[in-house]
Amino acid sequence: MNLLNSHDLLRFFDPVAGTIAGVAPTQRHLGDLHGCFADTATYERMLAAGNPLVYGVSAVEPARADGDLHYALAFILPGRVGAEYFMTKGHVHSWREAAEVYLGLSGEGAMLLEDETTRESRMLPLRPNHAVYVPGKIAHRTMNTGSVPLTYLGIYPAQAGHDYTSVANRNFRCVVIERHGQPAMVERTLL
Ligand code: M6P
Ligand code: ZN
Repeated sequence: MNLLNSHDLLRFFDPVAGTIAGVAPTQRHLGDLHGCFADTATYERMLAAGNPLVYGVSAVEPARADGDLHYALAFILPGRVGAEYFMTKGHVHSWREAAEVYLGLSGEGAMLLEDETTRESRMLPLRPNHAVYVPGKIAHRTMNTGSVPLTYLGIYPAQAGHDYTSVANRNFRCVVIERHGQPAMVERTLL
């Protein structure tokens, strides 16, 4: 393949919709987020009433050679399960050393970072003009804390991979809830 003729050299994205031309988003509905929300009673009630779309991810992952990068544009719709904002499943990279950069494009959100070993947690804002660096070995999850879709771009090593299982087994220690109209990070067990 002639590298300079690859169609992956240039892509066109919509920063407000959070989609990339020619890439079908992977859609995640509420039913795909089993175990993520601490308020399981409200989760089950909302699920029984319907299975709304929560977020979509358009990934550009053309190759897997050493040194390659992948990127994914995501949108998270506004909404809450009880006090907890709509969020992504969250993952840690299968290749634990892989870091990632998130760029906020539209809307208002937050990222929850958790050290796999110490379980230390941080909540950081994600919105336009904000770049969040996710170091290796750090589980990460994103939530929409606003009233319009949150969109953001994540850029990561091609070898990173997504490990959802260890996050699902252990869960994030904290959740992000709306408290007095503001996002707040609280211990899952205290909700
Ligand atoms: C970002 C990137 C993607 C990721 C997506 C949604 O765009 O980190 O790799 O897939 O967010 O997060 P999750 O995979 O946890 O659902
Ligand atoms: Zn990641």
